[in-house]
Amino acid sequence: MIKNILFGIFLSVYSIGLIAQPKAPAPFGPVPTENQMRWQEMEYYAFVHFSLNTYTDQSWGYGNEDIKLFNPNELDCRQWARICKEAGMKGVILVAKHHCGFCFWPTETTEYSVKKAPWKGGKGDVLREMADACKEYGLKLGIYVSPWDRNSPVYGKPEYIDIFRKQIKEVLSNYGEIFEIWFDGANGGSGYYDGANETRTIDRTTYYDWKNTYKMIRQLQPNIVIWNDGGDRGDLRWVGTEEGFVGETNWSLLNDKGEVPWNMLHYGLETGNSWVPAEVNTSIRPEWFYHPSEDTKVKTVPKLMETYYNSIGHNGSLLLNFPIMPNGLIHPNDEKAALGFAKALKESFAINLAETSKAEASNVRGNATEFGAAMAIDNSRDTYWATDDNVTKASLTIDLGKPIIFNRFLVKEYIRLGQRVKAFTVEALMDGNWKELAKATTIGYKRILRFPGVKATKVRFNITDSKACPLISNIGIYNAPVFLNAPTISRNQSGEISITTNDIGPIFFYTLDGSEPTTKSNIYTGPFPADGKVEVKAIASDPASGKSSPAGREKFDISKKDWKIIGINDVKSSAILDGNIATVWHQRDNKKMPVDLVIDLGKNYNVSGFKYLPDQNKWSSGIITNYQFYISADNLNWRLAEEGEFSNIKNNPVWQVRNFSPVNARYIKLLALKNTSGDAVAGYAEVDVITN
Ligand code: FUL
Repeated sequence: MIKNILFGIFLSVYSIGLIAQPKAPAPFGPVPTENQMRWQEMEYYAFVHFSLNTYTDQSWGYGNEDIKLFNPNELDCRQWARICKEAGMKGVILVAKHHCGFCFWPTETTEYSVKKAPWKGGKGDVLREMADACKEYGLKLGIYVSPWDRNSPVYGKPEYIDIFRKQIKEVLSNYGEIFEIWFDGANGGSGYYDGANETRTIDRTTYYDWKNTYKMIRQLQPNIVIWNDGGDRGDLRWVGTEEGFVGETNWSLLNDKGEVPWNMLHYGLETGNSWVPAEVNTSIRPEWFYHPSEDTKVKTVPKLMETYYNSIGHNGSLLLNFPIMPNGLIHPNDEKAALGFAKALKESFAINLAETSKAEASNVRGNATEFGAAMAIDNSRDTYWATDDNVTKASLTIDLGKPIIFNRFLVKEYIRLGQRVKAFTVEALMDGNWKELAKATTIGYKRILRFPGVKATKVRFNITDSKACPLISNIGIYNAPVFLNAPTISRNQSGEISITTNDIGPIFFYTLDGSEPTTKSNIYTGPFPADGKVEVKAIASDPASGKSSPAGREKFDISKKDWKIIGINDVKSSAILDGNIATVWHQRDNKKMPVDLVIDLGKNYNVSGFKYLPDQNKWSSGIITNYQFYISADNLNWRLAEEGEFSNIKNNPVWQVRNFSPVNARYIKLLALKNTSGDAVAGYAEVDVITN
């Protein structure tokens, strides 16, 4: 009898145990495909921009560049691959065809390719060499094929779609596995078009018939992800800027149909019905293609670290571009920056303080070990801490065992089952009191928070809002070294130099003679006069650690003291000459283009070029895309010195620099012929000249 009772108790405990066995959480909302997962885990990979316009110092080729220009004497894809590998990247996306239409592989679709170039006697194939180098260095290969083709005679007509598709087919059939294909959004516009020299407009939503192209792509490369800015929804999305950051709130979701305005590109769409994660594309220099004038403008290690936190640290991937020099190599400055960045990353995330600690959670799904707090600090991407289904607010406390200094908090969701967390905070236990260190919104695949270093014994991660029970795959706590940013140097119209930074607390040292600044150089105590041609170099130095930033540098041309804007009565127009890139002035009264801006330089100079900086808010109107630049000795007789387009100025609103043969002149006129918004507004953050 007793035996039977005991057996009965055993049975019921056993079956309760069975019932209580927690079920794994169900997916919530859209989830990534295997291809998107594989891509997301790559995190960091390279872009390579190289084409005929590398030889003409342009951002976009017009389509009429001479094929004979392509004869790089040192082209070495193995150098590119080695640098990418040493930089910690997982793949390379090669621009196989840019907007000029020149193909880097011996395509059957056009004569405008390496087949007709002097390089390797027309037997060369850059894409093949890149594919081989990627294989050798264990990197994945991606391909950029521009939909817009400024060389093709049939661009804009239905026949072009067959050609374009054939090109895609060639590159996806003959070069092994391709992890990503990239279709840029720049579409239609002016071009050579085999001598037509005209503007061709297309409807980007229908012209390319993406549906059928996608079908073909997926048949040819089942493991690929498609990036497409415009047209049908791809697997990945642009983030609305080429400056290297995505929103702090970043949902990996969009709707599968409909327009995607800037805020959706940048922040994703919380209620989106499709998984479309963010790829942050940016160049290691201001521009995508190589320009010798940018050799000193390569992003510094602190700037690249900033980019890392604002891309990968914001639930995005990072696609970092190397422009290739005319000789076919990556410039040593770019290599140095990329490897320095890799080293800084390694140092920053060398020791995960959470891994050796203990974790406890306010709620654990069915109290089961397999969903316990420990799963969030086990460094495995396959396990996660989960709460019960109805719990959307929960905390996880990490006990560091003793007071430890840290300044970074990293957290990852188990996104295979959807992105869930909407808000969270991080607190630290210091001297017996909890103090909030940071407050944030979404997490996604990876989120990294930065805060000033603190010494604490415990860290508490509070999920304060979540769409469904949160699933936290990993947490990391780090003490990253501080990397000071190169200071910003500016000069106002009266010739006063200011040196500034976003970092807190450093002091500045500077030189005016072109030499590299050290902590023994002039100390900066406030704005100082340095008018006329001068090169200012400055470092920021942290007195506590003794560490210094890379040098910031700025070359200033002639004095602007006596410059006058002619024929404009608005005092606010002084923003054009004030040396402050954040202030802008717009001419709005004109009914139609062209719109001119005339400046009196005060006396005669040998003018050999000009510089234009557009409004840094690229969504405002008045960003000039097509221009003529005139010079005059008397403000009556004008001579055209230069004309052309500011290619890609909307996506990448950097200084536009144009050089020409020197002319003696006192007056300059920048004539705006067209802008990005198709109206008659002309906007200027800064205008400057280059003199001999
Ligand atoms: C842009 C293009 O127009 C640029 O030239 C560059 O290729 C960049 C990656 O995408 O929008």
